[in-house]
Amino acid sequence: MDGVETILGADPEAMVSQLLELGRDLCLRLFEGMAGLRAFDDRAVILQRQGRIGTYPTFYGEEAVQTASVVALEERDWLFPTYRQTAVVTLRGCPPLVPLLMWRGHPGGWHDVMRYRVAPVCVPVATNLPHAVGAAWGARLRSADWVALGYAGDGATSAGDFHEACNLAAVTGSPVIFLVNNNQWAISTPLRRQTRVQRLAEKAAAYGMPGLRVDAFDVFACHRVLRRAAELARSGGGPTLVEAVGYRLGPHGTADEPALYRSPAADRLWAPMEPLGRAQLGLVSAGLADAGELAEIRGRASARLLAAAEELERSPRVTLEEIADTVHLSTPWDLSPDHLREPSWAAAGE
Ligand SMILES: Cc1ncc(C[n+]2csc(CCOP(=O)(O)OP(=O)(O)O)c2C)c(N)n1
Ligand SMILES: [Mg+2]
Repeated sequence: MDGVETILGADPEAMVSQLLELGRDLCLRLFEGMAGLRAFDDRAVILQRQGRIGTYPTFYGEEAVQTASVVALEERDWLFPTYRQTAVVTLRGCPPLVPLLMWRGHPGGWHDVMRYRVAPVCVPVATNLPHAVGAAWGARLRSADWVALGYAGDGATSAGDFHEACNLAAVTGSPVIFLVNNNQWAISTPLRRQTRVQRLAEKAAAYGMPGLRVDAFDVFACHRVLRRAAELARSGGGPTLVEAVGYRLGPHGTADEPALYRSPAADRLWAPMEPLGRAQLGLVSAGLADAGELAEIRGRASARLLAAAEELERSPRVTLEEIADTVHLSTPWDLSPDHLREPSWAAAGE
């Protein structure tokens, strides 16, 4: 792909030498992170299908981008997730039960924001980006040594909040990374109907900041590029827009059926780019790991998620009172438990 940084997509000799340069410890850490996220995603989809959690936006295929975003940054750096990165907090040490509870609509699903330095999830598209800039600008004003990273999708780059965030970050020189995961789809809207700029990194020029492109299915390249952006931000160089170029390998979420609006043939073409299999191939070819130990890493991650699912099963069900109490200061009449238990349509005998 044009101008897209890759390690796993390089010729074999270049790939092996670049992986050796990264070293076994870092490579395995990245693989382990991806295994943890994949296990979360697989389990969450099962739980949703069983009716144990509500609607769920799967991130199958996005594990490389998400893992690299955590590993390339320091623990003191702040992350600003959307609905698709609800499990990145587990890579900062939060038990997977917590985001699973969130998807059940349970107040226990609020992770400790200050402890993990992961902001609350923003569902309205692009609204997390001004938050990330505000935090980063604050860091700059206080001469604090941390950077912020805000996640976005290709669709989010059309939202007003995206433009305002990019502009403010650039003019204030804020230490922030805009990580745009270009999976080429915003629910059923393809990239070509989203924008006339097909290389989203080019949008960075309009704000006066660097724009980098990287292979979204290559955890090693993502790590290298994000590390570069973080170093620039930390050393006073201001914001960077990183476009991770990929494809949404799964549906938008558990309530979506992509076959209704996109070609299954295109899906089949992209399927081999699945980032864990690709990383495994690279690591084994470079002699940095053998298939057995990578399978063990994945097995441990699955077992951890199975245990989390069992814990979820034992967790008390959320009550109507808890739902209303944690959203509103005082409960509106139409959310009062009495009203919800005895809806007017039932009383009217409809
Ligand atoms: C302000 C706003 N408008 C509409 C929606 C409904 N919505 C949820 S996800 C989504 C598509 C976002 O696509 P993209 O930014 O490419 O991210 P992706 O879902 O592909 O990760 C839309 C329109 C929303 N959540 N917020
Ligand atoms: Mg998208």
